[in-house]
Amino acid sequence: MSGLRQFDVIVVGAGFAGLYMLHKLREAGFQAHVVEAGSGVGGTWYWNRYPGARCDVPSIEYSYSFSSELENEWRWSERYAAQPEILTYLEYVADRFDLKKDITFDTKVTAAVWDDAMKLWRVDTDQGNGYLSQHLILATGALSAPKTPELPGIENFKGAILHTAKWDARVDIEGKAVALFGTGSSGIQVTPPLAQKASQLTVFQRTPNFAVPANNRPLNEDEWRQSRATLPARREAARQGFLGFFDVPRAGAAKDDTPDKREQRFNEQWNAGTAGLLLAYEDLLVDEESNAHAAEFARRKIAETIDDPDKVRKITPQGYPLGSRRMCSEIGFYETINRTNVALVDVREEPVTGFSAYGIRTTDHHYSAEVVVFATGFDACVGAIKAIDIRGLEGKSLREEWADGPHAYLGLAVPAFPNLFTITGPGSPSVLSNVVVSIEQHVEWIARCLTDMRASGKATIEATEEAERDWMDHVHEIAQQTLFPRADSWYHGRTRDGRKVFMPYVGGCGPYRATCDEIAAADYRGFNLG
Ligand code: NA7
Repeated sequence: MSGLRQFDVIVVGAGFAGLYMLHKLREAGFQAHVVEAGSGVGGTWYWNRYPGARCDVPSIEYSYSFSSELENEWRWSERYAAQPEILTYLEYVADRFDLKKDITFDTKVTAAVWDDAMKLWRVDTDQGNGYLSQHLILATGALSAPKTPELPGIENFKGAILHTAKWDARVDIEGKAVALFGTGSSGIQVTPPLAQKASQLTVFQRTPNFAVPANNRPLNEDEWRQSRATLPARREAARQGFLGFFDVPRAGAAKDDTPDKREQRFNEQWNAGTAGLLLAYEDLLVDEESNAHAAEFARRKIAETIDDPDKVRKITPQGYPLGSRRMCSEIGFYETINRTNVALVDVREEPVTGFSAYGIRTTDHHYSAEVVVFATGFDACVGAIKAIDIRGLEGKSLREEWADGPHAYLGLAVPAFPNLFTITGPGSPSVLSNVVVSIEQHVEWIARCLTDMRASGKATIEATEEAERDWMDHVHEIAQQTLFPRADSWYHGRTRDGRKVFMPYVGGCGPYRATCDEIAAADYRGFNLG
């Protein structure tokens, strides 16, 4: 195996997770190296450069907490930073901690094979260079493998095709007829800037989502100073809280409040941003009746912004509980849908039947389009991991292992795949939380684990099947106690025969953290160390 560079740890991905993992491992004295497909750091924030892209958790919360020096040096300009500012922040972090010298860019990891004789991972890349390493950490992101639907006759289309997650800013939209597919978080963010430039925008919607006003604004000095003063306590509250946010749900049941009080409470929370409405009462994600009150409130708010009754009918979410699909954050989305140069097509009512050279045919109409934009999301939670051909003990394939839905002990490790860790993997709070909080927790847990292993002279760690089974049973059981299973959403994976498998852990960030810490303290219960 000459020619392969050898490290203690290879980390895949240089986004929020990979950067902090590298920093933490170096601090602990490990020889670590990061392999990144992009030409720069940033992960999701490197690739998702579509106009309107910004975080939907307030920036003060959606940022690292591990270094108070970093916190003091960085000043966010807006409540919800836009993609360029977040990317600049991650660039700053990479430079400040001198991380780039240990990152190989423009290189995609294609395969990783566990060599059980050598107790090492062999990692292959699309550039022909490979690595040997004792540990392999996948910091590949839960929303990083873009999906494009297979639409009939798309090969006939002669215009430009874009995906929000692989944006090409060279494509000129000014004055063009644009078609947008998808109304998830990305579609909702990209709609207003597209409509401002395009002569005509046609939005092809499959499932309407609940979107709440971001209420974005510049962060003024007072607000900034105030937030700094309370930062350490609020950071701690986020770590111990349910969703990893500074704010926590209000105690009590929505259904038990009087209609007036409920209306007042919903109104207060409506303006608080993405998760705000969900935090109005603590039972909204578990009680159908309480949830129905919140959903009805949100539907009324949506209807207030749009004049055309047909658009209101199409865009109003029905048939699933509020919050059981990812809540979206909007800045002028509904107002934009209201514009006369914006058409809304419900592809369930009016399916796409084909493409012409410059247009899209549905069962009812032909819509002109010179540019098609796909905001059609990601192979969530597992896509980027399954894109790598990962082979564990006895050549077991992780892709095959996960063909009936992903499983992992604590969302961190999979039996038969020794010394492999997934940051914010399936079975951890990941996409149901402020992901930066979840990333920091996983990174710190993994760093502690490798440090403990080194101290006790252990070379390998592998999750046991029993521990993984018990954990996944718990993940699924607790999800059943909520309203999440009532919706079709990307929170679910699918088995080969089409059954839904809920992927994230809904038990809350704080309890999850306590469980992980307790397992580590109990000599890594549920893991075999060798
Ligand atoms: P999402 O939330 O997965 O949204 C993808 C959207 O694309 C969603 O509305 C889909 O409808 C829609 N879609 C998919 N295929 C089609 C077709 N064939 N026709 C019309 N519409 C289609 O991805 P996003 O990028 O918006 O957001 C993902 C996360 O990234 C988000 O939470 C942020 O945190 C960042 P569906 O709902 O499947 O019916």
